[in-house]
Amino acid sequence: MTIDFTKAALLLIDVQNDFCPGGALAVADGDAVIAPLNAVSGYCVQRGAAVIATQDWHPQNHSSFRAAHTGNERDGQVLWPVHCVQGTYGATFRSSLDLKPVRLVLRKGFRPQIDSYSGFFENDRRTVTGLHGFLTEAGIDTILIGGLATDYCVLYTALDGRRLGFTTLVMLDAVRGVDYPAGSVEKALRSMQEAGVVLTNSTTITGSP
Ligand code: VGL
Ligand code: ZN
Repeated sequence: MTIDFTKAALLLIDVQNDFCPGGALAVADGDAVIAPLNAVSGYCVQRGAAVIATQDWHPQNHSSFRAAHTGNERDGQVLWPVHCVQGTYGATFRSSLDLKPVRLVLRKGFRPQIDSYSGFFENDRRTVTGLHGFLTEAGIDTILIGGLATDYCVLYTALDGRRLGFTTLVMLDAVRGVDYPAGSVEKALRSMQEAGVVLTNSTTITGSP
Protein backbone atom coordinates (compact mmCIF):
# COMPACT_ATOMS: atom_id res chain seq x y z
CA MET A 1 0.00 0.00 0.00
CA THR A 2 1.50 3.34 -1.01
CA ILE A 3 0.69 6.36 1.07
CA ASP A 4 0.49 9.89 -0.33
CA PHE A 5 1.87 11.66 2.72
CA THR A 6 0.68 15.05 1.51
CA LYS A 7 -2.85 13.71 2.03
CA ALA A 8 -2.12 11.92 5.30
CA ALA A 9 -2.32 12.76 8.97
CA LEU A 10 -0.51 11.02 11.80
CA LEU A 11 -2.63 10.94 14.96
CA LEU A 12 -0.70 10.63 18.21
CA ILE A 13 -3.35 9.47 20.63
CA ASP A 14 -3.12 10.49 24.31
CA VAL A 15 0.61 10.01 24.94
CA GLN A 16 0.23 11.54 28.40
CA ASN A 17 1.87 10.88 31.74
CA ASP A 18 -1.25 9.36 33.33
CA PHE A 19 -1.33 6.61 30.68
CA CYS A 20 2.37 5.80 31.11
CA PRO A 21 4.10 3.80 33.89
CA GLY A 22 3.61 5.60 37.21
CA GLY A 23 0.47 7.37 36.00
CA ALA A 24 -3.07 7.24 37.38
CA LEU A 25 -4.33 5.02 34.56
CA ALA A 26 -1.03 3.47 33.55
CA VAL A 27 -1.04 1.27 30.47
CA ALA A 28 1.46 -1.59 30.74
CA ASP A 29 4.55 -0.69 28.75
CA GLY A 30 2.86 2.55 27.63
CA ASP A 31 6.23 4.28 27.18
CA ALA A 32 7.10 1.81 24.42
CA VAL A 33 4.94 3.69 21.92
CA ILE A 34 7.11 6.80 22.05
CA ALA A 35 10.21 5.70 20.10
CA PRO A 36 8.23 4.39 17.10
CA LEU A 37 5.92 7.43 17.17
CA ASN A 38 8.84 9.86 17.18
CA ALA A 39 10.39 8.02 14.23
CA VAL A 40 7.16 8.00 12.25
CA SER A 41 6.30 11.63 12.99
CA GLY A 42 9.72 12.81 11.79
CA TYR A 43 9.32 10.72 8.66
CA CYS A 44 5.75 11.89 8.01
CA VAL A 45 6.32 15.57 8.61
CA GLN A 46 9.27 15.61 6.19
CA ARG A 47 6.93 14.30 3.53
CA GLY A 48 4.21 16.86 4.12
CA ALA A 49 1.87 14.96 6.42
CA ALA A 50 0.00 16.69 9.24
CA VAL A 51 0.91 15.49 12.71
CA ILE A 52 -1.85 15.83 15.27
CA ALA A 53 -1.74 15.01 18.98
CA THR A 54 -4.86 14.33 21.00
CA GLN A 55 -4.92 15.07 24.70
CA ASP A 56 -7.39 13.60 27.21
CA TRP A 57 -8.36 16.75 29.13
CA HIS A 58 -10.86 16.22 31.95
CA PRO A 59 -12.32 18.59 34.50
CA GLN A 60 -11.66 17.51 38.09
CA ASN A 61 -15.08 15.93 38.65
CA HIS A 62 -15.50 14.33 35.26
CA SER A 63 -18.40 11.87 34.93
CA SER A 64 -16.03 9.13 33.70
CA PHE A 65 -14.29 9.08 37.09
CA ARG A 66 -15.29 6.35 39.52
CA ALA A 67 -14.90 8.90 42.32
CA ALA A 68 -17.73 10.96 40.85
CA HIS A 69 -20.24 8.11 41.42
CA THR A 70 -21.45 5.93 44.23
CA GLY A 71 -21.66 2.63 42.36
CA ASN A 72 -19.03 0.98 40.22
CA GLU A 73 -20.64 1.58 36.89
CA ARG A 74 -22.83 4.12 35.17
CA ASP A 75 -25.24 2.80 32.52
CA GLY A 76 -22.86 -0.06 31.81
CA GLN A 77 -20.05 2.39 31.03
CA VAL A 78 -16.58 1.67 32.27
CA LEU A 79 -15.55 4.12 34.97
CA TRP A 80 -11.94 5.17 35.52
CA PRO A 81 -9.65 6.38 38.25
CA VAL A 82 -9.19 10.15 38.27
CA HIS A 83 -6.85 10.83 35.33
CA CYS A 84 -5.72 13.53 32.92
CA VAL A 85 -7.14 16.38 34.95
CA GLN A 86 -6.68 19.69 33.12
CA GLY A 87 -3.45 21.42 33.99
CA THR A 88 -1.94 18.56 36.00
CA TYR A 89 1.30 16.68 35.39
CA GLY A 90 -0.74 13.57 34.55
CA ALA A 91 -2.44 15.36 31.68
CA THR A 92 0.85 16.63 30.25
CA PHE A 93 2.34 14.91 27.21
CA ARG A 94 5.14 12.49 28.06
CA SER A 95 8.31 14.58 27.87
CA SER A 96 10.06 12.13 25.54
CA LEU A 97 7.33 12.54 22.91
CA ASP A 98 8.63 14.83 20.18
CA LEU A 99 6.08 17.65 19.92
CA LYS A 100 7.99 19.71 17.34
CA PRO A 101 6.25 18.10 14.32
CA VAL A 102 2.79 18.51 15.91
CA ARG A 103 0.58 20.93 13.97
CA LEU A 104 -2.59 20.57 16.02
CA VAL A 105 -3.20 19.60 19.64
CA LEU A 106 -6.76 18.42 20.01
CA ARG A 107 -8.17 18.27 23.53
CA LYS A 108 -11.12 16.05 24.32
CA GLY A 109 -13.17 14.91 27.29
CA PHE A 110 -13.52 18.41 28.70
CA ARG A 111 -17.32 18.37 28.92
CA PRO A 112 -18.15 17.26 32.48
CA GLN A 113 -21.04 14.95 31.51
CA ILE A 114 -19.65 13.22 28.39
CA ASP A 115 -16.55 11.11 27.96
CA SER A 116 -14.68 11.17 24.69
CA TYR A 117 -12.61 8.21 23.58
CA SER A 118 -12.58 8.99 19.89
CA GLY A 119 -10.62 11.89 18.48
CA PHE A 120 -13.64 12.60 16.24
CA PHE A 121 -16.77 12.34 18.38
CA GLU A 122 -17.56 12.30 22.05
CA ASN A 123 -19.14 9.15 23.45
CA ASP A 124 -22.66 10.43 22.76
CA ARG A 125 -21.55 9.77 19.12
CA ARG A 126 -22.93 13.17 18.07
CA THR A 127 -20.83 15.92 19.65
CA VAL A 128 -17.94 16.60 17.30
CA THR A 129 -14.41 17.58 18.30
CA GLY A 130 -13.65 19.42 15.05
CA LEU A 131 -11.06 16.88 13.89
CA HIS A 132 -13.12 15.77 10.91
CA GLY A 133 -13.45 19.39 9.76
CA PHE A 134 -9.72 19.97 10.14
CA LEU A 135 -8.79 16.88 8.15
CA THR A 136 -11.32 17.50 5.40
CA GLU A 137 -10.30 21.10 5.01
CA ALA A 138 -6.65 20.02 4.79
CA GLY A 139 -7.53 17.58 2.00
CA ILE A 140 -6.55 14.55 4.07
CA ASP A 141 -7.89 11.11 3.16
CA THR A 142 -5.57 8.81 5.10
CA ILE A 143 -4.95 8.61 8.84
CA LEU A 144 -2.13 6.79 10.61
CA ILE A 145 -2.78 6.05 14.25
CA GLY A 146 -0.58 5.26 17.24
CA GLY A 147 -0.63 5.91 20.98
CA LEU A 148 -2.73 4.95 24.00
CA ALA A 149 -4.84 3.02 24.63
CA THR A 150 -5.39 0.34 21.96
CA ASP A 151 -8.77 -0.76 23.33
CA TYR A 152 -10.25 2.71 24.01
CA CYS A 153 -9.07 5.91 22.39
CA VAL A 154 -7.14 4.23 19.57
CA LEU A 155 -10.03 1.84 18.86
CA TYR A 156 -12.77 4.50 18.82
CA THR A 157 -10.67 6.89 16.73
CA ALA A 158 -9.88 4.19 14.17
CA LEU A 159 -13.51 3.02 13.90
CA ASP A 160 -14.75 6.59 13.45
CA GLY A 161 -12.02 7.18 10.88
CA ARG A 162 -13.34 4.27 8.85
CA ARG A 163 -16.95 5.36 9.29
CA LEU A 164 -16.02 8.82 7.99
CA GLY A 165 -14.36 7.27 4.94
CA PHE A 166 -10.67 7.66 5.76
CA THR A 167 -8.13 5.06 4.81
CA THR A 168 -7.15 4.14 8.35
CA LEU A 169 -3.95 2.46 9.53
CA VAL A 170 -3.06 1.49 13.08
CA MET A 171 0.60 0.78 13.89
CA LEU A 172 0.66 -2.18 16.23
CA ASP A 173 4.16 -1.54 17.58
CA ALA A 174 3.11 2.02 18.42
CA VAL A 175 0.02 1.20 20.50
CA ARG A 176 -0.49 -0.39 23.92
CA GLY A 177 -3.75 -1.33 25.63
CA VAL A 178 -5.42 -1.18 29.03
CA ASP A 179 -6.96 -4.64 28.51
CA TYR A 180 -9.72 -3.91 30.98
CA PRO A 181 -12.01 -5.78 31.00
CA ALA A 182 -9.65 -8.65 30.22
CA GLY A 183 -9.64 -9.58 26.55
CA SER A 184 -10.57 -6.10 25.36
CA VAL A 185 -7.33 -5.60 23.40
CA GLU A 186 -7.96 -8.80 21.45
CA LYS A 187 -11.54 -7.73 20.84
CA ALA A 188 -10.45 -4.26 19.75
CA LEU A 189 -8.00 -5.65 17.20
CA ARG A 190 -10.69 -7.91 15.80
CA SER A 191 -13.27 -5.14 15.46
CA MET A 192 -10.77 -2.80 13.83
CA GLN A 193 -9.88 -5.48 11.32
CA GLU A 194 -13.55 -6.17 10.61
CA ALA A 195 -14.11 -2.46 10.00
CA GLY A 196 -11.38 -2.38 7.39
CA VAL A 197 -8.68 -0.75 9.49
CA VAL A 198 -5.24 -1.72 8.20
CA LEU A 199 -3.14 -3.14 11.03
CA THR A 200 0.49 -2.42 10.28
CA ASN A 201 3.77 -1.42 11.93
CA SER A 202 5.73 1.81 12.15
CA THR A 203 8.67 0.20 10.38
CA THR A 204 6.44 -0.73 7.46
CA ILE A 205 5.50 2.95 7.18
CA THR A 206 9.05 4.29 7.37
CA GLY A 207 10.57 1.38 5.45
CA SER A 208 13.23 0.84 8.10
CA PRO A 209 14.16 -2.66 9.30
C1 VGL B 1 -8.53 6.61 27.60
C2 VGL B 1 -9.76 5.63 29.25
C3 VGL B 1 -10.18 6.85 29.70
C4 VGL B 1 -7.60 6.45 26.44
C5 VGL B 1 -8.94 7.85 28.04
O1 VGL B 1 -6.84 7.39 26.12
O2 VGL B 1 -7.62 5.36 25.83
N1 VGL B 1 -8.96 5.50 28.21
N2 VGL B 1 -9.74 7.97 29.09
ZN1 ZN C 1 -10.11 9.83 29.97
